[in-house]
Amino acid sequence: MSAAAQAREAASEFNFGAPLREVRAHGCGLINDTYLVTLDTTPPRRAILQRINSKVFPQPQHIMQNLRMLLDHAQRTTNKTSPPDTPLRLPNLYRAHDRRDFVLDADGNYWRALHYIEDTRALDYLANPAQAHNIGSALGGFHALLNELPMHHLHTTLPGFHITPNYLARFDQVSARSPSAADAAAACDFVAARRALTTRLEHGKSSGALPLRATHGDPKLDNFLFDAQSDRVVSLIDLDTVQPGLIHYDLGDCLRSCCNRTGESARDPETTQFDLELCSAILRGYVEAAGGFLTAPDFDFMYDAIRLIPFELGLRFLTDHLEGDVYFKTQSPGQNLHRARVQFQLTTRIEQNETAIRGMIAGLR
Ligand code: GN1
Ligand code: MG
Repeated sequence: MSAAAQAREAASEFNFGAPLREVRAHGCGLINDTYLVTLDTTPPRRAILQRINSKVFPQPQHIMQNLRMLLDHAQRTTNKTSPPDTPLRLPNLYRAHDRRDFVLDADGNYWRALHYIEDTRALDYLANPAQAHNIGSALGGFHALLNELPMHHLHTTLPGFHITPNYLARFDQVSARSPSAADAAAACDFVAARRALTTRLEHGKSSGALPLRATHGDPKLDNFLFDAQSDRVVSLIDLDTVQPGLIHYDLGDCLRSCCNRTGESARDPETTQFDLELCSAILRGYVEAAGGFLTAPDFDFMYDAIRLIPFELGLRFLTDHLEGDVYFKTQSPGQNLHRARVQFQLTTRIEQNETAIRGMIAGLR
C-alpha cells in the first residue's frame, strides 16, 4: 500500500465527526510523518494526522500517555486562568472510533490525530525582537506549566535524548568503522577539538546543581505558532519529547533555532550567524516568564547550554551522515553533512560572542 493510502486508511479510524475530504503530506519534520486532513464540512475543517516514528521512539504509547496527561493538566490550568493571561493553546487529540488516543495499523505503527490550530502561522525566521521576546515568554510559560506536573508520572519517551556524551560515544563508534570519509574530515576535526564540552551539562546534573524538570525537548522555531495577525505566540506544538530533562536543553535548542535566521539548511553554511539582538530578547522573555523557579546554578549553566546544543545537533547530523542517513530524513546524499556544517558554524559564532552572551545572562540574574 502506498504511504498516502496508509495515511487515508489510518485517518478513517479516527472520530473526526465529519467525513474525510482529503489527506495529504504536510510539514517538514525530520522524524515523524505528518499529514493534513481536510474534512467535508462548510467551511472545510482541518486536522493533523501523524505516524509516530517507531524506529526513533521505542514506546509510542508512552508519548500518548504523556500527551494526555499534559493536555488534561493544561485544560485544568486554562479553566483557572483569567484574562489577560492567555495561556498557550495546545493541540488536542481526536479519539479513535474505539475511544483510544491512537490507532495501531497492521504493521504495528502508531497514528494519532490532532486538532489543527487555526488562525496561526509558523515563521521561517524571526523578523523582530518583539517576536523573539514572545517566543521566550512562551517557552518560559510552558516550563512553568510543566513545572506543576508530578514529574515522576512522565515517561521518558526518547531515552538518551540530549545526553551529549552518549552522542559522542556513538560518533566515535561510527567514525571508527568508516574512517575514509574525506569530505567529512573538517567536521570530524571540529568535534575532536570540542570533546571536553560534551560533559558540561551532564556534570551539572550529576553534581546536583541542575535538577531534572519536565522539558519540551524540541522547541525550535517551527514548533511555535504565531497568531495570524500579530506577533503573539499562541501555541507550542510537537509534544513528543516532553519528558524529564534539563530546561537548559530547551533554552539552548530554542536559541539555536531562533537566532539563526538563515535556518538549518542555509545554502552556504559559512554565512550562518547567531543574532545577538534576538538572543537577548528571547532570554529576557524567558526569564520574565519562568523567573520564579530559576536558581543561581540555572543561570551559571546557561551559556554552556547555548553553545552545547547546536554543537550536539551538529554531532548528531554528522554521525547520521557517517552512518548512511538512518535517523534524520534526507532528500539528497550529503544533506546531513551539510546540516552538521551549519550547526558547527553556529557554534563558532556563539563562541565568538561568548562575552556578549555571558553579559546578557548576567544582566538577567
Ligand atoms: C528533529 O522531527 P523534528 O524536525 O521535529 C529532532 C530534533 C532536532 C530537529 C532539527 C526526536 O525534530 O532533536 O533538533 O530534528 N527530533 C528528534 O530540525 O530527534
Ligand atoms: Mg520534533
